[in-house]
This record gives sequence, structure tokens and C-alpha cells, in this order.
Amino acid sequence: MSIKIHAFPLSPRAFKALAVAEQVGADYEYVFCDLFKGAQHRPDFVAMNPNKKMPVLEDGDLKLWESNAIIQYLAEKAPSGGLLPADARQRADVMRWLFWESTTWDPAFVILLWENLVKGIVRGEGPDPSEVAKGLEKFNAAASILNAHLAGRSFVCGGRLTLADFSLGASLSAMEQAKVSLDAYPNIARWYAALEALPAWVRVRAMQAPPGDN
Ligand SMILES: N[C@@H](CCC(=O)N[C@@H](CS)C(=O)NCC(=O)O)C(=O)O
Repeated sequence: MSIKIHAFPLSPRAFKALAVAEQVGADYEYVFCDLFKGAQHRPDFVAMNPNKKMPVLEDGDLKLWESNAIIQYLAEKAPSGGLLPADARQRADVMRWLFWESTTWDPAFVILLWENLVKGIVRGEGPDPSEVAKGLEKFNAAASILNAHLAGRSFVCGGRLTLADFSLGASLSAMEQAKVSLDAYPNIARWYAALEALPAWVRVRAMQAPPGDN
């Protein structure tokens, strides 16, 4: 086994990488990166990712960070998984949604996750209502686009499961903690329910319990 994935599975970005690894049946070692204990600041970790953030994938001398780059690599290594089409148009469609996830969907969602969960844990502070309002405005703008796109579609790209579904769906693995509701977005809710039923998704949910908690 040469691939290692350093991850803190409560994070949606980690969830994304682990869920794709599970979905494609990657032969990988999961390395728990305990953000709450500062594992991201250890010199050996910083040598892999100077951003001091996880997830990080190691494959020999390749130290890969950015969750969307990681899932692309995992999908390339397992083409039979079908998560990244070979056809140029179909692949461009998947890549479009991965970029949209990085630039639009994830930044909106993390405002709400930070304000409603993480800030309390790391700083002991409650949510700032103006930041929550900003997060909701951005989330609702993005969710309206995704909800409209998913009308009549089972998956984000071309009627089949791809990296786009994993990338976009991963944020929603923390929607309760972020206090995000899908009530106004029935197409997203239907699509996300299908993702949650995937065996890979269920396995990563189980990994969210801290090591030793059984
Ligand atoms: N764009 C990056 C974001 C990675 C990221 O922000 N990771 C956060 C957790 S979700 C982290 O490791 N934070 C540690 C810290 O800020 O100390 C990706 O998608 O991989």
C-alpha cells in the first residue's frame, strides 16, 4: 500500500477525499490528522503541506494537497470507477463543477460551518449574526443554482455519479453542524439522500468517530 490520506474526517474536505477513496476502492492508509491537537502544525506535516491544512494525499514522493486535486488523482488511478469521464466534454463538465465547488459552494458553506460550529470549538466564541447573514446569502445564492441544475437529474453531470457529486455533496455531510436547511431545495435534498445511501458514504460516516471511540 503506497497511498496515505491524512484527514480529519469531521471536515467536509476530508470527507470528500475519503469518500472518493472508498468509492473507487483505493488501496490506502487513513492517517488521522487531529486538527484539534494541532497535527497540521507539526514540522513533518508542514513539510507536506505548507498551508498547514488537511487533507493531504501521499503517494511516494507525491505530496498532494487541495481536496479536489486529491479526488481527481484518486479517480485517475482507478478509471474503472467511472468518476472522471475520459470524453473531453464530459470531463470538462465535471471539472467545471469542481472549480465551482472551490470558488463558490465551499466558501459559502464554510462561513456557516465556522460561525455555527468551529469558532465555538477553537475560540469559544458564538456566531456573529452579520457573518451568519453573509454566509446564508452566499449559500442560498449557490444552492438556488445547484437546485435548479438538479431538476430532473439524478446526478450533477450527465446522469451518472462523478467526482462532481462527491465534491459538492461533501459539504452537506456537515449541514446539521453548519445549521443549513435544504427545505427550500428539494432537488438538492433528493440528490443528497442518494449520496448518503452510498456504501462509501456510510463507511466514511463511521470513520468520523474519533479513533478509539467504538
Ligand atoms: N481548499 C482546501 C481547504 C483545506 C482546509 O481548509 N482544511 C481545513 C479544515 S476544513 C484545515 O485543515 N484547517 C486547519 C487549520 O486551519 O488550522 C481543500 O479543499 O483541501
